[in-house]
Amino acid sequence: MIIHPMPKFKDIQHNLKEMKILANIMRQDVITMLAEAKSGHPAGPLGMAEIFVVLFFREMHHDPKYPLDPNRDRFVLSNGHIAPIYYSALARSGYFELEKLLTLRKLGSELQGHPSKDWMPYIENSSGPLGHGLSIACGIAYALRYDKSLSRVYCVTSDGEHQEGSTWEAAMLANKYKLDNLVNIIDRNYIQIDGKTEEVMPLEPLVDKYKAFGWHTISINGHDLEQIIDALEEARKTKGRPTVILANTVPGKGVKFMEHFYEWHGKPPKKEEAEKALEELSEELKLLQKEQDVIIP
Ligand SMILES: Cc1ncc(C[n+]2csc(CCOP(=O)(O)OP(=O)(O)O)c2C)c(N)n1
Repeated sequence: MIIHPMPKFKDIQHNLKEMKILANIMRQDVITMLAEAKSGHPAGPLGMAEIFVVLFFREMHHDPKYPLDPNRDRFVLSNGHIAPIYYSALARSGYFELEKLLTLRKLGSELQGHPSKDWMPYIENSSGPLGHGLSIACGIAYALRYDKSLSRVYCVTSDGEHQEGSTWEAAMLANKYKLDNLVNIIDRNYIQIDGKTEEVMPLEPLVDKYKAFGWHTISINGHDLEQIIDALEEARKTKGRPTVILANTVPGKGVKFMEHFYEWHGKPPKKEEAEKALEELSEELKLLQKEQDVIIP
């Protein structure tokens, strides 16, 4: 299987059509990586493509040539099993060569099944055990503020992690210290490993819970690039409290036979399934390439 070369984008930071094209290509990366690895999680990564595009190609200040720049924004992935979309965003931003994506989950590969700082010293945290990321992000945000840094902290969490008390302890602390340099983006896809969240352990009303914890709350369609961009801007302008962006996403987005099925939480596509998924995404890519450019400020 092959990885798409990186298209020569004119100005991806401001061009919605280019962002959509990249989200599609990153979805194709996810399928290809999992099919090669014969293991891994498709649903979460496919659902988060647009959010990773906006974070890594528009919102966050980061430089793969100087990954530990003290002035960088910090990205904390809490739900480490969505690593494939993270690795795709890192590779396509220039942190490592695209070919390396094909080594996901292979013995000795930097691209472990879940992100590991031992293998990738330039990422902020290791993850895999769920429910830790928001606490780590709070600690980083607190320290940055102590240092009078202007850097911001972007934490991605899953809805399943909100069934863990540790996530709520962090939410409480972020409010106490008024961590307005912190934004928590929740992948609200309503599924987890063995069922629908509302059947396994109901989370609703999730937004009201965050409101009660003192956070500024924003709900969006997590596939609408303009809504993602606007929400992140609103978070930047919010002072005196942390912001949570509840991103409603479709698990498995872009591959019809995976969409909304929790069974695709952690099951890789077989060869024929991967071919079918890539065919569907390639068709979408052709249509996207015909779309007009939409330039935003
Ligand atoms: C502390 C901990 N408990 C259990 C697991 C096993 N596990 C891995 S993913 C997962 C489901 C979590 O739900 P969510 O993150 O919402 O899944 P997704 O939306 O990506 O399908 C579980 C229970 C884990 N990684 N860490």
